[in-house]
Amino acid sequence: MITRRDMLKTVGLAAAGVGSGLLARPGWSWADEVVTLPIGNGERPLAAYPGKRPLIVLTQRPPQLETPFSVFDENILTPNDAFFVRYHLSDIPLEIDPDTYEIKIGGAVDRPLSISLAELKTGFDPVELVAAHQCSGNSRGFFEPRLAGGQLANGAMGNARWKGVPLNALLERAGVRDKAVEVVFGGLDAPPAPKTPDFAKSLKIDHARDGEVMVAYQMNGEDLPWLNGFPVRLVVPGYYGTYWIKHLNEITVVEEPFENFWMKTAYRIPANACACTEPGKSPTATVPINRFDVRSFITSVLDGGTVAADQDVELRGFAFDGGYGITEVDVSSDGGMTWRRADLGEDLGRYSFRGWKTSIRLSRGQHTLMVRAANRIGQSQPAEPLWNPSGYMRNVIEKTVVQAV
Ligand SMILES: Nc1nc2c(c(=O)[nH]1)N[C@H]1C(S)=C(S)[C@@H](COP(=O)(O)O)O[C@H]1N2
Ligand SMILES: [Mo]
Repeated sequence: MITRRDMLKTVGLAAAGVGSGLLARPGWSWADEVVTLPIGNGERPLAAYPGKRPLIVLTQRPPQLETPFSVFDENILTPNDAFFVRYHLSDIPLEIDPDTYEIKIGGAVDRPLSISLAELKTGFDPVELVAAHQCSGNSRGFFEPRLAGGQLANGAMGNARWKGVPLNALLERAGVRDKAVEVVFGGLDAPPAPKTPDFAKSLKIDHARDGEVMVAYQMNGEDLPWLNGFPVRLVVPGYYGTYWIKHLNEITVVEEPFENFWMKTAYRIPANACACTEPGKSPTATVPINRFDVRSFITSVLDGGTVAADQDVELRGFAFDGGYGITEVDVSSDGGMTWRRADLGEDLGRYSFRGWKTSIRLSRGQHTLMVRAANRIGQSQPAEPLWNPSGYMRNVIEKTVVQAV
């Protein structure tokens, strides 16, 4: 018997009113409000998609939504309804039946198999991990000189508690052959035109089997939001979001390096220690983007904001890195001349955002606040922004100009 609840789950996003309608409405008349991001041409509509509170719309088709920065001051875990959304291909899945959903595991394995969603949830030991997620192009809109690509401010990142099954457990069940070099991941979304390359990504075999890469079906204790990959996505702790395949339904073990457009041409960074080039210059050699660099933010006051003068004010924020773990956060209230150590918040694991706080006292007038973090292996943040032609991995020490009044 098909219950009404099943029906709703099956038709998913279409029933929830997104369908092609919301995805293709002209103009901004559908927006709840318009916000201005602190970047050039930063006016953006704010709109609520199914399962989401009003978020900053970068594109409607496919939906690309940025988290308003104020959300990061609410909680060290980013709420599901505020979590950013990024897709490449316009044909995102609008109907998914969780009862018939299957993940196929094939290629260079001894036992090709299909795993249903129910089996994923009950047939394996689940694991949980708090991990930051971030798009490679987060903060691209701040790059100077400007460059092509989604003009994002700092809202294409988030932190969540993921629950699922280690990818390695699925690979073991299928039996990886000795000659395997990589594992390729595909999702339900398909290219709108045959010449658009389908979105798929690969990981090196040892990485895929490290026991941490996860096939996740829950985020912060709930089903994944539709737009964040319902019902299953890959979680690649410490790695940029491009590898975190949503609506994951194909896992293929391969014996040759996988070289589609998304691995060989897109999502590559200069092959040098800073992952940077002289502004305007192309790199001579590139490698696939991989681990997050170190970032830190002030969340309790925004650039251009005000704080009370001549009294102790709590300054808060968070930091994260590619998985070594944040060990130090320093704050400056004089534009970087002097620094002092902030107190770190609860340790939710080395892949998580790490909260920090400190108390400052400012005299009446304008002040430049700065925050910088370092991780366990001594990686920190540059004082001047690094540049690369794709606008990836921005991690300059952030400056927050405030008025003490
Ligand atoms: N199926 C699918 N998975 C995908 C993508 C996509 O276009 N399709 N984009 C990737 C990129 S580049 C990012 S940054 C993250 C965004 O995840 P989110 O939308 O849950 O925030 O999903 C990744 N996984
Ligand atoms: Mo991304």
